[in-house]
Amino acid sequence: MSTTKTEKYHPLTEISAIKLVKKLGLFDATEALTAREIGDGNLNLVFHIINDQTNKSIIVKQALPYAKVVGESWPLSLNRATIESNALKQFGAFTPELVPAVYYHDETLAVTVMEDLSHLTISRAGLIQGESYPLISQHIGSFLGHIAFKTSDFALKPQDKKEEVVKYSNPDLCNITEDLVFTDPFFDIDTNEFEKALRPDVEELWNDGDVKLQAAKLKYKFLTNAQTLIHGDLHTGSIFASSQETKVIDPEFAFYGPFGFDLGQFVANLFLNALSRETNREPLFAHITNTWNVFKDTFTALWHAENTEPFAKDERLLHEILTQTWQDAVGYAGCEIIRRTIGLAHVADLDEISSEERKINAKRTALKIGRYLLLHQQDVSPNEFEHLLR
Ligand code: SR1
Ligand code: MG
Repeated sequence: MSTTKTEKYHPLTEISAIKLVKKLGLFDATEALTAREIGDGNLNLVFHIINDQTNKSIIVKQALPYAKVVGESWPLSLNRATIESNALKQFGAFTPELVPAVYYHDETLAVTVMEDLSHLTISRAGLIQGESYPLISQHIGSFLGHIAFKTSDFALKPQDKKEEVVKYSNPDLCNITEDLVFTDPFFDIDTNEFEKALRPDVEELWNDGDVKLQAAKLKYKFLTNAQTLIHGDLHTGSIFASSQETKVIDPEFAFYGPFGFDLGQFVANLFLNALSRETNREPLFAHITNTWNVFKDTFTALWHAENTEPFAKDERLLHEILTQTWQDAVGYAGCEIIRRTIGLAHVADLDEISSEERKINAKRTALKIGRYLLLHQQDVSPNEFEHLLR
């Protein structure tokens, strides 16, 4: 992959995106290409470029200098594109089969050119259609176990790890999470969005000092616990899947944070999908348990094979780290479930439930369970998620 700096930032158009991929030699100058802007996320432009004759295709992703979901009044650093491209490369070094290949990055244009994964489906969309992706938890557990161990102080020299912490310093995007995940949903703040019928439930949450204390403690860990390189936004919309493949995309929120954060977000989004279903919930609960089991086994195997920390010979250290990681993940799952129900960026799993009554009931249950998870981080084992819905 090559990285360059061009003259000046400007948003690409479908025409200039085609010019760029030709200039990079990714397509011949004479090829007839079609480009379509397909970005449906909250922050970026995404161009799908294809030669309809050969079917060869590519993705050009460009960060905008503001949050697309809100508009130019919410400026955002373009450096997130470089963080995303570096994180994809880093993840690709450990689990190449689980991320898209990156072909090119331009820091000034905030552009990354990468593998087109459109033969796969965004897993949130597939799960909403009733898919269950039999390998997704095996793959995500392995992805998270590898990244967590290999970018931590247990694998890197402390000096090298500190350089990585600086490289992945991502204040603007972390601030979005600090506000939208940990703070705003717990206070009466304008960015929150919820149905009128939920107001009594939401006010009960806002008045619950014990729940708010747990959210505050988890936020503080997120702010201060630089344990490992995390994806930072690992919901099911950041994962492409099929029955055989899984690919993690969009790590623009990546930074050095707590071991349990990505796990908690992934588990929460599986749970929200289960909550939205009337039948066939079992595969989602099995995925929650399996994600943790695969994470734990992967992390443990790497701990025994590659640990550079002399104290690591004491198995109790490993046990404590794993226990704390799961408990934090339960708390982070609680925050994620609450923010996706009443905060700024909702999930289609709940919002698209067609019956109004069922939607409100599901959201009410989400709030109740989110609060329960925050208050019982020490008591909820992976296979207990299933029982929370009974
Ligand atoms: C303003 S960005 C809102 C949300 O979209 C992203 O995917 C993150 O989840 C963020 O919290
Ligand atoms: Mg995203």
